[in-house]
Amino acid sequence: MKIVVLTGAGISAESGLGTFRDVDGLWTKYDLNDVATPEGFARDPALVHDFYNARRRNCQESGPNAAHHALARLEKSKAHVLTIVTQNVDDLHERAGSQAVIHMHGQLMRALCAACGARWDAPAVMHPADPCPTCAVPATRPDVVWFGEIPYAMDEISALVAASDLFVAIGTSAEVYPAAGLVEMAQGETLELNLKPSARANSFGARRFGPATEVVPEWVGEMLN
Ligand code: BV8
Repeated sequence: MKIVVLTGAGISAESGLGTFRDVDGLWTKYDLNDVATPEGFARDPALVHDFYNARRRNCQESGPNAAHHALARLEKSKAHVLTIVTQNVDDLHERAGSQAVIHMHGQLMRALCAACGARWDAPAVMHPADPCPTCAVPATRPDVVWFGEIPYAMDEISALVAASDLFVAIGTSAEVYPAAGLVEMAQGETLELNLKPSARANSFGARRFGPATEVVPEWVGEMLN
């Protein structure tokens, strides 16, 4: 089967990376308008770099959990054709061994030059005055998609979801579009694996609730048998 798995912050929660909308989530500590919009970056680039420097450090100090490893196992088994579309900017899927991963909201470990569009591996700590390694203009930013910006690879993602036999959403509140709307494009079966029903739970043919480190390995085990 062709399977597309959409992951959100919930799959990385048990790795110690904050989610956004849970109790003590990131958006309860920071105003997303200050740290996850182009306007916020223009207003106070140092605050935005501090926000992403802290998340980059947290990500480097954490590691993939049983849910990430289960998805890597499913891909490696070649029992099905699996593509992971992730809203997450962490690199935990890759560190678990997954290869077919599309980061629709960019990557914490990548940097982007707002002046010339160059991309490179982000240093651990970024500062507003850092010159772009290509054009030398101090216009460097994390290579992540902020609110009001267009997510990456949407054409490829839409085609993959439309052609999938099974679309699975894991650990996402389905509050952010266009990611939350992908389930509408699925022509095959749909399954939600989450701690609790998401905003789009009723759009899925099946739903299972529990921590990702329990429900994802259980589901992968069924797909491999
Ligand atoms: C777009 C990257 C146009 C950075 C993120 C006004 C102006 C402009 C746009 C808009 C507007 N009004 C609305 C919009 C659209 C906007 C939007 O949806 N806003 C929301 C707030 C209403 N979207 C955009 O702006 C997008 N761009 O629309 O461009 C366009 C689109 C298509 C084509 C052409 C043009 C861009 C959105 C991307 C923003 N960037 N992240 C960063 O990470 O800092 S968003 C960020 O939050 C994540 O990437 C993710 O996508 C999003 C949602 O987070 P989740 O992953 O779902 O996490 P959350 O905390 O919400 O939920 C966690 C879930 O896990 C919960 O359900 C919980 O129960 C569960 N969970 C917790 N623990 C566990 C668990 N599950 C399992 N196990 C556990 N242990």
